[in-house]
Amino acid sequence: MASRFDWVDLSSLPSPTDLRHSLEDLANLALDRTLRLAVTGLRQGGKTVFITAVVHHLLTARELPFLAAVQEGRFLGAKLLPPRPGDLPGFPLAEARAALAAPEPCWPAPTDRLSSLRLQLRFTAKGALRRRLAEHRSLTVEIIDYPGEWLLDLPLLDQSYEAWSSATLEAAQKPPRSRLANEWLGFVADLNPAGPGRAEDAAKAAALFGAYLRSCQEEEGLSHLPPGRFTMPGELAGSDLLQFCPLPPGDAPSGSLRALMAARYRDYCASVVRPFYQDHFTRFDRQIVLVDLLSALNRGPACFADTERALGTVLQSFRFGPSNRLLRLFRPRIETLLFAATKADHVAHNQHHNLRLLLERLVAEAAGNARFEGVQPAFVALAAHKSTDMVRTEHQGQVLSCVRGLLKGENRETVLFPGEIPPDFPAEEDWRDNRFRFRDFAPRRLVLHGAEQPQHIRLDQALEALLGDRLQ
Ligand SMILES: Nc1nc2c(ncn2[C@@H]2O[C@H](COP(=O)(O)OP(=O)(O)OP(=O)(O)O)[C@@H](O)[C@H]2O)c(=O)[nH]1
Ligand SMILES: [Mg+2]
Repeated sequence: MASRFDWVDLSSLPSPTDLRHSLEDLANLALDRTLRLAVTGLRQGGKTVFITAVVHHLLTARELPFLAAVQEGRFLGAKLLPPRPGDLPGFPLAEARAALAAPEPCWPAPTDRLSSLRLQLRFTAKGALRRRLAEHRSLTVEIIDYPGEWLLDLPLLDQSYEAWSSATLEAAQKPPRSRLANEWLGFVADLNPAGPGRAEDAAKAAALFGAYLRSCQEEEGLSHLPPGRFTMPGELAGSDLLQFCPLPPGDAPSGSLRALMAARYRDYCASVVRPFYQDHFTRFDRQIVLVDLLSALNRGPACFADTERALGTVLQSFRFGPSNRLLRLFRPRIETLLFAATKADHVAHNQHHNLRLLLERLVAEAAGNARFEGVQPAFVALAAHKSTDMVRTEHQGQVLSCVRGLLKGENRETVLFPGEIPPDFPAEEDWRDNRFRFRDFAPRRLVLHGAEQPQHIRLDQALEALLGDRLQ
């Protein structure tokens, strides 16, 4: 990891404007006025909804009773800062918020590009109210949003073409992937990898490989499907950079198909993955990892194991450790880590404890690595945008904790007993009995001002864990 370390290299800055911004950034970091928050999660894990809800509630300063600065009356407000020249495009907050607040609300579409936002928070220093001082301070929180698929690319930077090929081919030969890999593997088996590298063979093999990855995602719900641009190409749709696929190990004489594929893989890593990683993933101070455990449980043991593996691999790309002002400037590390089980509103409150315990089990290795580096991770079950209520019903003399909401795709309010979450990895009979059938809900309409009911679950507790100490 050390080789990827990103020193602040002023000499490489291209323009005076960029230089001025970088110096401003450095000054803000040195004065502890900026915090870079990593919102990490696999595809459909809840990143965009989380960012939208966080920004909405901070902008309105409502429904955040567990954020100490709010509770103590020290939170003055928040403001979105405009993007500066050279910044990523702005996070589509207005669209996401309008979609949730519409008469027929809908969830945001899957993210297909990078975006960023800067939110400035104003607060009174702790103790200043007592001392009758108007000591106002500010903290700028920086967040980026991106397609979850692209996260799976980060580990490729440490993998050779040969290692990636072997791992990908091995996985493709086992269930549940094998039934989807036949056409691609059949085409590759008829090629001679040591023979001449013809562009049309590479293009056909890459297209079949891409179709295989997409069907693993759509039909099996798998996540560990690098390279991420094959399933979510963004601006690279149709690009030559995506014309490669894994091949079995063997000789790679110059000009051969194997040499061509290996060169294209290296090109992809160098010109797509490395800039994505270095420009956006090396400078975080704090991190929230959002995990959709319920979908993973729904999809069965292979998908559950795939989620565990995907998260474990991805989290190896982040650097953890206690930080201070100087380190933050020159050697940024994640000093606060929060794991969150998302969409907790899909189950009744009495299941949240188990949801949190299961999350702890799923990410045990990554959490252990962070502890080893001196960072104590925290765990929470949350819903960034609560779309159900809890109701109790009686069934055959038993009181059941149920949820009530509008099922996704079915335009009717339903009360259902969502079932129970195991506190540990499900036993074999749990999978056999098909016990997990958590349903997705359509969003409740976001009330922009003065909601009668809380519109999230523990979003404020998550914010307190991530930012609380910097709002003192
Ligand atoms: N009930 C409920 N559903 C949620 C919540 N957050 C997210 N979801 C569901 O999860 C889906 C994905 O959420 P997103 O925030 O778009 O996920 P993402 O991580 O940004 O996904 P990508 O952009 O594909 O990487 C949404 O369309 C909702 O169906 C929540 O707080 N409550
Ligand atoms: Mg998204």
